[in-house]
Amino acid sequence: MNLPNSLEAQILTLQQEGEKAISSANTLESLEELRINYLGKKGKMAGVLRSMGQLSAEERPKIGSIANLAKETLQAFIDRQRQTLETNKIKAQIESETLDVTMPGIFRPQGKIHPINGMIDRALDIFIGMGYTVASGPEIETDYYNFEALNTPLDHPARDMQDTFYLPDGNLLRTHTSSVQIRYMETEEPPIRVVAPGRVYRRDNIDSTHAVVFHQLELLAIDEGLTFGDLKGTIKVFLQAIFGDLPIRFRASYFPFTEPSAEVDLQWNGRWLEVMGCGMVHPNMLKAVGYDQDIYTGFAAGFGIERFAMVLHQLDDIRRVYASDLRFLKQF
Ligand code: 2U9
Repeated sequence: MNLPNSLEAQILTLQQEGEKAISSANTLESLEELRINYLGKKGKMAGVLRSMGQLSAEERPKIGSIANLAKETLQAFIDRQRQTLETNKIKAQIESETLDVTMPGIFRPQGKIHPINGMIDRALDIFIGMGYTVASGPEIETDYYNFEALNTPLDHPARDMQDTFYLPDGNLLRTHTSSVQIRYMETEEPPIRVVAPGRVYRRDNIDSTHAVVFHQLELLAIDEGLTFGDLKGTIKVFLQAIFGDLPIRFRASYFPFTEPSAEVDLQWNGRWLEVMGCGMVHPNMLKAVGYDQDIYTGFAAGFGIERFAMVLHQLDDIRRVYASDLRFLKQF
């Protein structure tokens, strides 16, 4: 066997095999494995060169330089492949992390205040300006707070007009926010100036002006020496702030919780339009919460938010404000 020749062949074969493997390495980790495998101290090339000890003194430098050339070539292959893989890695990273500032943004439509809430906000602003506090209470009420405490006992005819939804436990969905004022009076002492906006319920036949769920705002003032004149002045200031300086009139009416009671009409486009109810707080109401009727008097008023919104925005059907139709809502 010709040892130098066979050693030279082994070196060249190993070099070719290594070149091929290195060129097809597709990760930096596998490339490093190949380097250790071929050029490491315990690698394939070192293994082949171990038999160089058997060579003659003349042959050794010749095979030595062939081996060095093979190692340098493999190292050059490794360096080039490493460069390629590193460049590819950076390219992929740039591609995945690039922010395209010319791309159209994510469209977030801007919401608006619903016409009902807008109406409530406007009314509250005016009453807060007159020194009133805003109060709220439960929509599920007891018979006591919705009717009894408001001078409307079980056999009272006014119950017919305020039929509502009853729960199995005997509670009901409130028919007005007046129960909020009763609760407020129970915890506060006069002088009282309070407004209660909120959702109320009635058993009603739905049409363009009636809904089974609607919104009300009621106000209540209790103090020493309040008169019907104070009530008229308060309502006039409020209606003028909302509708402008239009004629208003008070028409005698009836509510169980006020005495005397009145409807308030507004002259709107040449026609008298009923817009509110009001009156002096019935003494039974003061009694129900333990206020001294000889010292205190009070006035109260209430109106339907939807009705105000319909008049102001010239709406033809109350159901539009509950329909969530963007074509309608976008107009406000
Ligand atoms: C207490 C004492 C008195 C509240 C009042 C009205 C008149 C009234 C209706 C108008 C149309 C509601 O939306 S509507 O159906 N309201 O006419 N409300 S006086 O009187 C009270 C409330 C609480 C303790």
